[in-house]
Amino acid sequence: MDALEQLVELRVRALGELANIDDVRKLEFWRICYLGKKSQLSVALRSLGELPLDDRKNVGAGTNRLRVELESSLEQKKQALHEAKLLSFIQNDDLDVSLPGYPFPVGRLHPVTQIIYEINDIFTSMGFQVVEGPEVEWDYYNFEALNIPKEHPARDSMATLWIDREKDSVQRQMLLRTHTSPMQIRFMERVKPPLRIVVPGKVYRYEATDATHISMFHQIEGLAVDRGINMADLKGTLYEFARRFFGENRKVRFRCDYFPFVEPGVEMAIDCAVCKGKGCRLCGSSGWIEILGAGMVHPEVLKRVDIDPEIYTGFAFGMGIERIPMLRYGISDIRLFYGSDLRFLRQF
Ligand code: FA5
Repeated sequence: MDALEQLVELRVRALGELANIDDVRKLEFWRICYLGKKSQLSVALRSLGELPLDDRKNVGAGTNRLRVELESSLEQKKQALHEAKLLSFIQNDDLDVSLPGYPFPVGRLHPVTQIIYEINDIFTSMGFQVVEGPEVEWDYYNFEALNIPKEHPARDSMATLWIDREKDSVQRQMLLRTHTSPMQIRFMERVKPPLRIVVPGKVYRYEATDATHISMFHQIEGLAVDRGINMADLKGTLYEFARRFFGENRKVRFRCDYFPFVEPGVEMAIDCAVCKGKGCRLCGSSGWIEILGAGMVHPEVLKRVDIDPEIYTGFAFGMGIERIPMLRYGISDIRLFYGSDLRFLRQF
């Protein structure tokens, strides 16, 4: 039998067997047998080179035609078996096509992430750039470079978790950052003014938890340094943020505050959304909730990163992010954000 006759014989055998197949498992055996790598057809295609030149063209074309025919017959059979199965389901009442489909659960961003994106949008529209920094930080960036040397009382309000306190030099001790302010130093070491950045991220404090305090929370740092920046720029920027985020009618309060890395320093508070300023558990009966600390960048901080405070001035602020949606939506306990209760999270 020459090669062409063998192909004819193979075709009759393959199509004959295919016609009798009635389930998908047998169909897969058939595919391996007639179209798989070790099938007669594949072997024939691979050994075309051994044929005399005259035969090679005819046999090659015939083999390829047969492969295409077998592949398309396989697809038709698959379709036919699928339809037959569906039909039998329907006829036996096993399938009710009028039933609704299974619900497909769709995830969403955590409310804190949504708020971070929204705050970023407001500040980027005012010309700020968004940057991020490390959560495990050197003592130098978290404290020292921000005018908080060892034994400074300001360290007491920021007790943290130390990674390796035993290190000989203070500068080489590592900790979980207590605020996003270290990025002020890191950024100004690399980039000189004019600059405007916001830095969102996680921060950690070793402190007792209550309705407005938690040991892992988020902050967003703001920093603007340029010639002639003054306190009016700071207040204008933060008023504009408050107006756009909370609406025209919410009250904003600035009061003097102390942070070693700014001079002068302020804190900004918003009237409590839960009690509308009357006083409740959330605001500690004061009617106000403090959302950020801010001030004019201290000249010593600028000098430390080789920026001349006689030429440049700047403002900085650090906002607690969780308290922002609490104020906007009247959420009475910060712990709800991290309780993983879907009934709470699905509302956002
Ligand atoms: C700071 O962390 C300063 N780095 C802020 C700053 C930046 C001042 C730049 C000046 C210039 P403070 O410790 O007050 O400051 O924290 C800032 C905000 O974080 C607070 O106003 C509050 O909204 C939030 N916050 C502080 N502690 C907690 C806590 N335990 N849980 C939730 N939010 C907190």
